[in-house]
Formats: sequence, C-alpha cells, structure tokens
Amino acid sequence: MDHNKLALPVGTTLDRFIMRKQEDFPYATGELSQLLRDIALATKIVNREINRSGLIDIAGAYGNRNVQGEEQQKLDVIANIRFIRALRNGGEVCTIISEEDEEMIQTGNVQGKYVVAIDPLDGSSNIDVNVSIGTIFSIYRRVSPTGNEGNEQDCLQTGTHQVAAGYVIYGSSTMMVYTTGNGVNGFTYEPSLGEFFLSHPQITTPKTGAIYSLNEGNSNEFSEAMTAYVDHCKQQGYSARYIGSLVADFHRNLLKGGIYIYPATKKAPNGKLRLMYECNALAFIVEQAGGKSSDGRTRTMELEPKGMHERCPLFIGSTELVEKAEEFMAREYEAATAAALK
Ligand code: P6P
Repeated sequence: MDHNKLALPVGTTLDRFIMRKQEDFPYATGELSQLLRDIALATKIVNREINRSGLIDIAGAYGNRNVQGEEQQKLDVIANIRFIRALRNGGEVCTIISEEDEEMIQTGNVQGKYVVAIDPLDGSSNIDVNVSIGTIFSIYRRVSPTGNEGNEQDCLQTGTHQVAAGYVIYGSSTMMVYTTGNGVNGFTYEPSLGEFFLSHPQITTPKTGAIYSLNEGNSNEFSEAMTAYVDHCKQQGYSARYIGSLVADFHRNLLKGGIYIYPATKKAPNGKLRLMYECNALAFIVEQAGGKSSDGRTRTMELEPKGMHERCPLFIGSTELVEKAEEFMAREYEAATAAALK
C-alpha cells in the first residue's frame, strides 16, 4: 500500500518554517524567531475574536477616538491589548508604537532587542459589514543599549532599517504574509488545527497589472497630476478595485498585479496612511516581492520619520505602474518648483 497516497502531507507550519529560516542566519540567537511566534499567537487569538464578533458584544464602536481622531471599534481596542500582551509576555520587545496609543508603549522588557510598530486592526470600520480587515507590523532592532526602556530614536527609524515586516488578512481565509529580507512567504491559517501552513512560498508580484485602487470619491481633492494619472488608468482600460481596507486591497494587488494609491489631498496634504505602522511594512514586503513603493516621488522606506503617527502619501504595487504614476506626479513637483522660482 502506498501510504503517501493515503494521507497527503499537511505541509510546513509557520513554526517549522521560522525555525528552518533561522538556520539561514548562523549567528541568529532565536530572539527574532520567538518574536515572530509571539505575533502569530496574538494573530490566532484576534482571528478567533473577529470571527465571533457578530455573536458576542465586541462588534461596533468602543466610544473613544484614537490619536488619529478616528472612532475606535471595540475590536480595535481588543486587538491592541492582545498584541501588546503577547509582545510583553514574549520578552523580545522593549517598546511598541501602535496606531491605538498616542505614546510609546514600554513593555518592561529592558533587555529586549526589538521594537515593533503595529496597526493592530486596520480597516476596522469594515468589521460590522464582514469585509476583510488586517493587522500590519514592522520589526526593528533597537539602537539604544539594552538595560533601559526603548526611546524615540529606537522607534523613529527609517523603513530601510526594518529587520522584518508582515501583515495578516482576516478574510475568507486568514493569512499571514511576512518577510525578513529574504523574500516574501504567505501562510494560511487552519483553525481546526490552530496552525498557519505555508501556502504561498516566495511570493513575487507581477511587474505590471491592470488594477488601480484609490478612493475616487476624493477626486475633487486631487491635484491636477493625480487627476491626470487616474484618467490615464481609465484610458488604459484598467479595472478600478477599492475595498477600503488597505490590507485587502494591497494583498489582491500583490498577487494579481496593480497599484494602490492613497494620495495627498487638499483635506489631507500628507495623505491618510501612517508611515511607521502601515506604509513602511507594506513597502518592505512589496520590494521583497519585486514591486515598488513611494510617496509619489521618494521611496517610502527612505522617508525620514518625524513623528510616530506621521502620515505619508502611498503609491504601492507593480513596479511599472508605480513608476508611471511617479512620472505624472513629477509634473506636479516640476510645476510647483517653477511656480516657487517665479
Ligand atoms: P478612505 C482604513 O481606515 C484605512 O486606513 C485603510 O485600511 C483604507 O485603505 C483607507 O483607510 C480607506 O480610507 O478615506 O478611502 O475611506
């Protein structure tokens, strides 16, 4: 009897993958591996609570506004608590910056070598209508000496200093996609086993695509260059796909090819999305997958952070589409420069 035919292998768990990848770093001491496991644990707990949110009273608004002035959903607060608790208990992280907290969060792990920037639950206003939402995280090595709390210097590093970054999409299935700088791998959660399994090894994003994702409801706020680029997409016959949940829009475009844009608008001159715990993580992933990310001009991961919650315009996805959008946006910078020189 050919046993191999009887029971197909279930595949590589996230845990085993992390351990195998650690072997690629001979001097790795296992702390980053442990940190990734801590994040995965919190993800499993948050996933369970999202799936139950319609059944127990954790859907809907919490009644507070976060540092962004956005109405916190109950699950925003719960997810934030879950990730902070997992990172605190895991011991590897000294300091956290979170979309849900105005100040840095000190975990008490003064020997921790890592800092995490996290959006615990992005797109949470979509929870009540069962649209996919996500978690986005970046991991940095601290620059200050261990033995003390982490500081602003540890937290405000450019995206090029990320040692790892990832996102989780809580959708028709729950997936974790992350990079440690050696490619991008995707894991699908099997709730009956409580494990993530490698389902999308070595993800690469198409060099071009025919999907553009932005909120055209803001088009009266767009610059002339942005308006011209959107017209270009229509003339090219691209499909408009906009879910209004960054992780869902990004994940679709990563796999199928496309561009996601949250541009500067008259109302939001730096755009809406946050550099430290949204844009940098996705920029690291898309570059590792062969794509590109900028603010329309400067590479996202080279933007110098001035504050933990600062915003930046985001042009991210297939390299050829981002570069074409940057060509249009360059006209805007040239026009602004010419006007300034008059
Ligand atoms: P708008 C959700 O609030 C979010 O941060 C992203 O997930 C999403 O892409 C964007 O904002 C949607 O913003 O202004 O188009 O509703």
